[in-house]
Amino acid sequence: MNIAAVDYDGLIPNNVGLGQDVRVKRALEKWHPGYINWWKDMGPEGFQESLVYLRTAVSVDPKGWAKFDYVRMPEYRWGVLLAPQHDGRRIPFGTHKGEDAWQEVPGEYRAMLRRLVVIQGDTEPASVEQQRHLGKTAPSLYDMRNLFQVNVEEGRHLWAMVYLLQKYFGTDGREEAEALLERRSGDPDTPRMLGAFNEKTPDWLSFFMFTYFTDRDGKMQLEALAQSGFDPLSRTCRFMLTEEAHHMFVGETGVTRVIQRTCEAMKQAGIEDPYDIARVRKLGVIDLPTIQKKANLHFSLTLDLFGNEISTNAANAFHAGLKGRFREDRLKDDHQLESGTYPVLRLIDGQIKNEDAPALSALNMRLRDDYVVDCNVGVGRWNKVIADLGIPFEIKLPHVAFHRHIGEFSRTNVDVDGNILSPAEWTERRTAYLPSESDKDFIESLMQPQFEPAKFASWIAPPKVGIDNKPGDFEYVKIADA
Ligand code: BYC
Repeated sequence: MNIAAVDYDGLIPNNVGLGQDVRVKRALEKWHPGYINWWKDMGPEGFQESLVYLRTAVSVDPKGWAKFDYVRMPEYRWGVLLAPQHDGRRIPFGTHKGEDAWQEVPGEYRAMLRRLVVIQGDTEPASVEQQRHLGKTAPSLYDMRNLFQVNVEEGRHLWAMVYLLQKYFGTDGREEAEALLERRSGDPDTPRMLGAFNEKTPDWLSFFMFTYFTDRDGKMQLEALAQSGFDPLSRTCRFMLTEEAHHMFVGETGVTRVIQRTCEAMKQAGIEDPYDIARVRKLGVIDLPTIQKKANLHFSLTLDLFGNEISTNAANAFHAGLKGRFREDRLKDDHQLESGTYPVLRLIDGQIKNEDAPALSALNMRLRDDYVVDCNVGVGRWNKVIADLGIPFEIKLPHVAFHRHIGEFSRTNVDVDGNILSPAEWTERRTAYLPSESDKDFIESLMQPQFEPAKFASWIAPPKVGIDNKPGDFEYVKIADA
């Protein structure tokens, strides 16, 4: 079988030989109608009949894996795609390091592995649910198309995890696959599993921040799972990472374009003080301090997704060879970590201090540290746009202890610089750090749809280049066909 080519003949495009795997094919075909019902109920609201210029994976060859065409979203070909198998691959870390990678689920780790797959799977439909109302207020057809691209690919990532569940986890896997369609983001009775995926994505600035910060957690977690000794999971995540890159591009360039428009409008109006918020807002753009507050919110919510700083779950998953570190294959150590230590930021006697912890227990912390480094790269690019336009302002990531709900700092109040606050101080200053109701109302007031090709809402600059090199007036979504 040529793994790079995708079989498009059946209901479910795939490069895993589904045609010859009758049991799994039937199971997935049975799951399919429930998925389509979920997509129609919980996927993008409206626009389901519109023609959207989407990319679809047609190969897993990194040099040319996607084709672009107009598609109605419910007819998108969601498929099961794994990156090519590496002959002779060995388990790269943990107590089984050096043994042949598993092609079947190792019995002793079945429950742990299933939990990792289910948590990963749960985030994918959750994000689609969070973003389902945004189409109506898209600032351009270009942005609307990017939203829908992200949505259909998150849907595909759900398929990726459901394939693993159906193929490798028998009856339990089938039940988990059903449950993935039953939980709902933000539902008080059946919420999604992780906190940040139950928050609202109420406006487009939130969407860009989410795809910048939260999809980047996706990248880190997928990188860690791509190292897995369970080879089908590794191969699945490797291909998902190819798609994930575009999601973070949408986030990074989205925020860049918002910042650029604000700074350009300020310059044009002769406003030099970025804190002259009322005047800036009158220009129909989002002031930089409010953009900073949104970054504070989404960064801190996303840090919670790394779990507790000290985690036995993380230690067990590494020891077992199931979940590695960020780019484990590029690290130079024994890949077993039985004796090393890692500095963990903790709350000790009312102060935030580093304390060495066993490296195995500190793996969530370490992944989070790698994440913060990765986040800062794009923030640097945002600041360059601001500096180039001559505005005295810098976006800064808040301290990692700020506004936390999981882990070491969840029971204390900390400001963006890492100073501990009393509950009263926190209540008083909260809206200096996080969007207030009036900030939210202002942003909402700007969320007016702009559905004419080549036009953009007042608060966002056009992109530098089109998707698939299309010209500026390209009709990325044909709404009229709805
Ligand atoms: N919310 O030992 P701990 C993405 C629970 S994003 C609620 O520290 P662990 C995407 C935890 O479950 C990437 N509960 O946990 C992005 C545990 O409960 P149990 C998604 C939480 O396992 C954008 C208990 O607290 N993928 O792909 O070390 C759009 C003890 O915690 C939370 C993954 O996350 C929370 N935030 O770390 C679309 C990878 N945090 O079991 C998609 C798979 C912790 O004791 N998941 N808890 O009842 C994992 O690797 C880990 O499970 C976690 C948590 C990193 C999530």
